Amino acid sequence: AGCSNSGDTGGSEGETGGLVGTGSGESCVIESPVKVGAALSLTGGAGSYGASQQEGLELALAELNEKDGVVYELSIEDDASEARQGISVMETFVGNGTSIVLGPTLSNTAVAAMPIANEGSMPVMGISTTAGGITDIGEYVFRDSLTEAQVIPQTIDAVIDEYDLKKVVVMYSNDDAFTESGYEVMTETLGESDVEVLDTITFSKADTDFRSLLTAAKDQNPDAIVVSALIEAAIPLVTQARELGIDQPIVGGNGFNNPKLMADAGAAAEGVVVGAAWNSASDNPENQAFLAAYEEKFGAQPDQFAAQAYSALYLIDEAIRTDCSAERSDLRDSIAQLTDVPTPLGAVSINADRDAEHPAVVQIVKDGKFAVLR
Ligand code: 1QQ
Repeated sequence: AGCSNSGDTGGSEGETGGLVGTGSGESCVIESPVKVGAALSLTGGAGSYGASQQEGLELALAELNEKDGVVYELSIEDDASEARQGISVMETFVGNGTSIVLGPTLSNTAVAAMPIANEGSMPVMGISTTAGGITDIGEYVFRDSLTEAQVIPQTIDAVIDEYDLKKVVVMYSNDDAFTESGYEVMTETLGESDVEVLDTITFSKADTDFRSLLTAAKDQNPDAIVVSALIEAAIPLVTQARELGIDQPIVGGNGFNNPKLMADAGAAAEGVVVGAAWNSASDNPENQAFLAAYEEKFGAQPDQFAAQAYSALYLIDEAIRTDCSAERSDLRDSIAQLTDVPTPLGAVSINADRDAEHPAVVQIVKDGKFAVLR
């Protein structure tokens, strides 16, 4: 598609709703406001992730609307951490001319709701979904969140090196798309590294009392406990592990990338190792600007989920300006070609699977904060 309202480049305003503009890049001008939707878990078990995502989006929105040529209208809807609500939110966005939707927050909701977007030929971009297979849903499905498969192997390799890991116990909730996917990557990586899995212990994402499971884990005398869990389970699990005298490293997946872990588990969180898609300490200029602007606007430090949300809106702006079109199929094509876009996450590219490529980092909780382990 082209960058003009006339001729063969995308049709008249009537056909495009004014979403095909003129010019390109910084000089792109699109007449109509561009509707961006977000399906976020603002309530329910994943509400703490959604709160960060909302702030990241609001900051990016304010900054991008300062630029000339394209005006964004952001509509954030609560998916309530539930698949059914996610489907309903997605149906609304497909029906109301939204150019692209960010979210849903959880992979478990995304696998149910993203097919609605794909069937409606509306681009959708995961900003925190890390389960395998999400972008296989179809051509309109993207994400800027690294997958468990992109982050866990180097995390486990780092722990093997740092702690001379020989044998572990694996624990995971077996009723969630993300925690199950993370578990698969964890066991695969441990197997490839010849680390013995002494025991695999399952639980439900709604569980809060892990004492008997942790006692069983402790009895195996592991060198570490490797956990795939969402934050609501991770907090009591880590807290109770330390209460029971488990001093070994606890290694978590993306669900642990949440400052609520340190806020609620306190000293018990010290030494927890987590693979992450964002290095808060990165000195790249986009990250430094993001940290300062976030602190200024919210009086707090951002987390990975805020950084991924913020970056997603910048990726979308870059894609829209490439072809100067926010028309759904044009935007889909432009996102598919994004390469080395500078963001707080580093230089982000979208690969042939419509997943994101950018650096990952291994973190350890130290003095109540995530610090870089490697
Ligand atoms: C997923 C996740 C969660 C931890 C996101 C908030 O990674 O559901 O895919």
